Amino acid sequence: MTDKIISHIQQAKNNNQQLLAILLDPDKLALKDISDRILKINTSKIDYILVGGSLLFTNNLDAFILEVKKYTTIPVLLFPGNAIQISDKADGILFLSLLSGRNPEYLVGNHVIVAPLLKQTNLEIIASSYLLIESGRETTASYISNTKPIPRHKPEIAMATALAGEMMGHKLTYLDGGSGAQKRVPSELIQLVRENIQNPIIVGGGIRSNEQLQTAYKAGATMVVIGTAFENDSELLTNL
Ligand code: 1GP
Repeated sequence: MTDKIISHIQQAKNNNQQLLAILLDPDKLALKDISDRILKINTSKIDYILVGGSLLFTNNLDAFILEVKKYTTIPVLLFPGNAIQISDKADGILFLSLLSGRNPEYLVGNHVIVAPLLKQTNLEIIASSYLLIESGRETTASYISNTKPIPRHKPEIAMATALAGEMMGHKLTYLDGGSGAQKRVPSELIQLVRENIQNPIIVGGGIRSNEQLQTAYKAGATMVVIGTAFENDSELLTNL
């Protein structure tokens, strides 16, 4: 297993570089439309392509990733909502522990199920803390995982949780409002986490404009993830 991806993200953090990732949800993007989307991604600032979702209705992960890879060399990272969202066609996997919740299946249960399968792949496995932050209304991620997000007005809880994840050996910290979040992760919360951990921070959920993107970077995100806004407007990336 290489550590190419995590080294690149850590280096970006150390050099105050900002990374941008796009989240592609196989339920929302048909195989036939992938080439068109990827052409837009290739001419933009995208550094990583994340693939996954809290709940997938389409069982075509391998085919989806192979189709993506036909048109781009941008690394593809699995962003799995559960243990069945595994594919050896990707470059790496965010091996997420849902630390904001108290559901053992999302803290370690799914990981045990999938670990022997992951060992048989060449995927770069990136241990990551995943913190859902309350974002206005209940998200699919929160409902499906049967967990409560961290209250958005309690940055100190997010900070303590992120710190615990780093102490457990996680290499990345993902602060997520959830897909289509009404309210984005608050800047004060990102800032407090940034001041207290060394890990690169990923921020996502509800980011729709360049201004919002810059706000997340300014608060301390090394990588920002955009999903829904690009699903709704394929021209979005030309304005970022
Ligand atoms: C969701 O952070 C990602 O897990 C992206 O969120 O779809 O709201 O951009 P959006």
